[in-house]
Amino acid sequence: QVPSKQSVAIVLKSGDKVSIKPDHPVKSPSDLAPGECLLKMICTGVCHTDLHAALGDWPVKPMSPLIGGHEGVGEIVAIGEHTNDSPVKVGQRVGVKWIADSCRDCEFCRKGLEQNCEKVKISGYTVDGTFSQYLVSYVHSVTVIPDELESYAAASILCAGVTVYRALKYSNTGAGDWVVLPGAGGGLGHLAVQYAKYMGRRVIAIDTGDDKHKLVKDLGADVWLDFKESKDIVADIKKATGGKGAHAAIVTTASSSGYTQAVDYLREGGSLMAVGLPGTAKLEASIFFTVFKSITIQGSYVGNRQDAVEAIDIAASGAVKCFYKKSTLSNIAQVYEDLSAGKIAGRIVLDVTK
Ligand code: 8ID
Ligand code: ZN
Repeated sequence: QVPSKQSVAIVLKSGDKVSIKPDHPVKSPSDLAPGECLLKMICTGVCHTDLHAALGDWPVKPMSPLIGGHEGVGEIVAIGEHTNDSPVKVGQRVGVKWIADSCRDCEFCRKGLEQNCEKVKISGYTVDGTFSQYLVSYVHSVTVIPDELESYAAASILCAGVTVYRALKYSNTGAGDWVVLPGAGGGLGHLAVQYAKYMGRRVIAIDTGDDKHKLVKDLGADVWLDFKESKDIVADIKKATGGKGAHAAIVTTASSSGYTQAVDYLREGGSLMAVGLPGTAKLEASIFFTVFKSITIQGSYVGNRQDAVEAIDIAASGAVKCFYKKSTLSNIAQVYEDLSAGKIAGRIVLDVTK
């Protein structure tokens, strides 16, 4: 019952417009290697990373042609012959994340840094991604989606959710601490607001426009700052935090402007968690005050399998909800345009069957 052809969204070479290819081959179940599984995809979120990949604007280049997408949900329809110890079975609903597969045996995997695996496979970057109707994935790396969590609500937890959940987890903050979220109205940011509130943090959300303002306030942000209207972000944050500054900043802007001044508005001992990924910008911070204020600057890159399970469990409990609008795979070019223009509050999740 697995067809031989499928529709995929493809970028033929970096910078080209994304287009739909209706006759892309589907790997036959009998050709699956041990450890591989074939998923019939249901839906996929669109992350700003997919736009970076389509444009090829990062120093590490994606495959070409490129089938992007890395936060999708599908049903397992086949598992490669001679697969040993599969933790999943045919018929289960699972999620595909940025880390499509890791070796689980190299130094970095052993340290829990599967993201940095020496043999890492990256969805929609070095292997085909979720902008497809059938996808080869890996039994040891897919994330099981609990029954309570519907597929559209789960999709963006697999990248946006996992990423901000892990960044918060390692931000060295506690309950009641102030966390600043530049990019709070975007895909990652609006989930960061919710994970932060769930963890008992107080949130200063920074973004722009009425839609994003309303969204983050509805999600529980304590303070809103519009970066296009504020005359002095540092002063505004100091004021909101009793003069002392924030305990952490989790920067999820796709442009470097969201990083500016973070060291200035953090209090002593604070953490700057770098998450947003402009391709070429340098991080500008005062060396003197980074030292003098005992500031930690830390890169935070998606998450490992355990982070994914934790982030999904919290979403399944109902504590964190992706705010998404539905669209279709065939509409993906428009979604990229809107993402690029900063028009999307929350996420767009695509029905891959249309
Ligand atoms: O593992 C990682 N570190 C990881 C994982 C997933 C995504 C990193 N990312 C990266 C993406 O590649 C992208 O560079 O995080 C960035 C944000 O991804 P996203 O949340 O999917 O993008 P979005 O929905 O467009 O949200 C970005 C928000 O930033 C706001 C925009 O208005 C938008 O709402 N923003 C910008 I651009 N400049 C800002 C500023 N100076 C700003 N908000 C506050 N201050
Ligand atoms: Zn992503």
